[in-house]
Amino acid sequence: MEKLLKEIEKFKLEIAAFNEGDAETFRIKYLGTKGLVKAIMGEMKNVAAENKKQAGQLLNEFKLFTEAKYDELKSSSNNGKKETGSNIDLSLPADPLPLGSRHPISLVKNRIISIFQRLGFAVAEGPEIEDDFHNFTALNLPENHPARDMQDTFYISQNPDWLLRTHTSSVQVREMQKGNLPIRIICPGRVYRNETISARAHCFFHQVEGLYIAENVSFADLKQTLYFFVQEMFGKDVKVRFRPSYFPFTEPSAEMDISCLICGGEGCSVCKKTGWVEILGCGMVHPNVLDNCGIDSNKYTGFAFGMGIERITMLKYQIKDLRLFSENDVRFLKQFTGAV
Ligand code: 2U9
Repeated sequence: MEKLLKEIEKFKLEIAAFNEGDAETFRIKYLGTKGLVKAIMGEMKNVAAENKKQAGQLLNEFKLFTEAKYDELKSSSNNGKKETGSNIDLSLPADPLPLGSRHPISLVKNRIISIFQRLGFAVAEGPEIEDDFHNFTALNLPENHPARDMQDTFYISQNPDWLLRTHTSSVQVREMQKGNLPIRIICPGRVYRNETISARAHCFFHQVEGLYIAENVSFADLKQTLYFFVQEMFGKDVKVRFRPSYFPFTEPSAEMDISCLICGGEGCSVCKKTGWVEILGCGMVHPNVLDNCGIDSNKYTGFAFGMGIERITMLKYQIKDLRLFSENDVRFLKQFTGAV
């Protein structure tokens, strides 16, 4: 009887501390047909007759103790069939999802936007499908004007008046028509031209155009605004120059060059040995454009500018082929991680 008592105490401790496996392992070891509880029950035959009653109670209690431990293991490890909750540990950190990166055109676009926002320019957007008036006529390109040939246009077959905008100037026209002056906006967006795709041309690309209309806006304001932009975008050491040019919507018109970022002005293949690279076109808004959009050209003046984002991006990152921007090759795209 004494031996039995000792053994039961020892096994109770062992069972309470059980951590060698799941509930099933426990069941086989202690409660199975060849398990410990059965074996110890067999000891009954060695107990003296006068102790049998007490030993029976002891063994029964031991059996209940072991079964309780089994139930506990079953519910905590969910081995039991009646448990329906899952095994998932919700406190574990999640597997990291592979993250993409911003497209270089978006990075450069956002950088351009933030530079002009610091000068008080607001962002304006408009439709990519435009009508002839907003894309051409309002911008001083009346029907049959030869300047319309400068831009090969995609027309919408259902309606000859509809087209894919060839520049974001149509957005500026819409803002001018609203008549809330002064206007100080930049218009980023995708534009379309019927060009044969090559390393230097594509049938769509992205622009940022700017427009500032108020009383007494001068060409000096235009120059200083664009000079600030270049310094912020390309650094303080970059030189700029303006060359006279022609656009139907601006008069006078100019193109702006910056000193070559690759050779610093010495002359290389990027600047075609000139030391300068063109980055944008600009000018004073043509009085006809103001009038076409319902703004009094005797009272107000304004400047406008336009640049291709692809062109700026190619210069900034020394990208030689425009097609890389639209092929979505991750080997190209994953190289552009942080901000510009
Ligand atoms: C309004 C009036 C005038 C926007 C301007 C340019 C000059 C220009 C080109 C740069 C490269 C287009 O992307 S590009 O091919 N743009 O040279 N754009 S002035 O003039 C405007 C715009 C809107 C109402």
